[in-house]
Amino acid sequence: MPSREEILRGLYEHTIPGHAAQVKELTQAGIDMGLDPKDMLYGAQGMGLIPALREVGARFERGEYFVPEMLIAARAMQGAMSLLRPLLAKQGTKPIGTVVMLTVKGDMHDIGKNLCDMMLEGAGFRVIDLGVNTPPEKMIAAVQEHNPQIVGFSAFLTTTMPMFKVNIAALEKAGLRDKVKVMVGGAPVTEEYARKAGADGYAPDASATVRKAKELLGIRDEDTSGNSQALADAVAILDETMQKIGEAEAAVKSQL
Ligand code: B12
Repeated sequence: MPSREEILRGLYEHTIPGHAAQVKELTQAGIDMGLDPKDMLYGAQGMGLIPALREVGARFERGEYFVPEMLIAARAMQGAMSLLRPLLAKQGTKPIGTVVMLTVKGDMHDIGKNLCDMMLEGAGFRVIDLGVNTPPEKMIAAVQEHNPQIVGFSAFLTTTMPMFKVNIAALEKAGLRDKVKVMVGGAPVTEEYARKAGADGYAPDASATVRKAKELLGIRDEDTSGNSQALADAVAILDETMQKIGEAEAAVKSQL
């Protein structure tokens, strides 16, 4: 069994080159030996998941890392987050609301949605995630089963954005439109498009998603300390990394 220090150092050293399997194994070993999930995230003496992803970001800025390396490292961290997230959320307070999240039918992109999930959970929401390529019927069944206050639709393709309207129409047809607030988002989505599609709210990123969700439900910004803060920080850094990837890709495309 590795020591606490070995686990934290291992998380740092394996996240930087994106060794997803080792990062997940070490995270599980840390959980099994009772390490505080927050320590694995924040680390100590500069070791751990967040310090590793910061180092990856720094290498990218110095021109030592490129998009693929950054993406691989972010994926390794996401694997660790999938194990830590439930533990961090469980230690939090009772849910301030329920959100059903999904990527619309025809669309397989979920990185942005997953970041929103994590951030919402970190802020105290219960999140029911229906995954990608979700047909409206599945969304309706989930709304009937879980009674969420908010339903969030994510789309990353211009061709799947019209599914927002289709889902909203399905809610209307099922007599559920007045029972939920609809939020939409995804890289190509704009505030104006969201309004035209009939949504109640739009957010350009995960932090704004939490602010908008609270605003829609009339929840005042409460203290986000402890685990919520740890999750928020982890999500913010993943978010930042993914945005750098997007910008780098756009820059490459514009030179072609
Ligand atoms: C990763 C990626 C993929 C991965 C997806 C992996 C996954 N599990 O998600 C894979 C390889 C599978 C993929 C496939 C395809 N992709 Co793709 N993909 C991307 C890429 C590089 C990054 C997207 C991403 O994850 N960004 C990171 C996140 C963090 O983005 P973000 O916008 O900042 O997310 C925030 C907000 O959008 C918001 N948000 C997100 N969802 C929600 C929901 C709600 C309710 C709210 C409030 C907010 C919110 O919060 C997020 C977190 O802060 C983009 C390029 C780019 N630069 O965007 C192309 C891109 C989106 N893909 C594109 C295309 C064309 C495709 C394919 C059709 C390619 C092909 N020919 O096969 C397929 C489509 C498959 C399908 N049916 O969906 C195009 C879309 C073009 C268009 N105008 O429609 C893009 C823009 C690339 C390009 N420049 O051409 N893709």
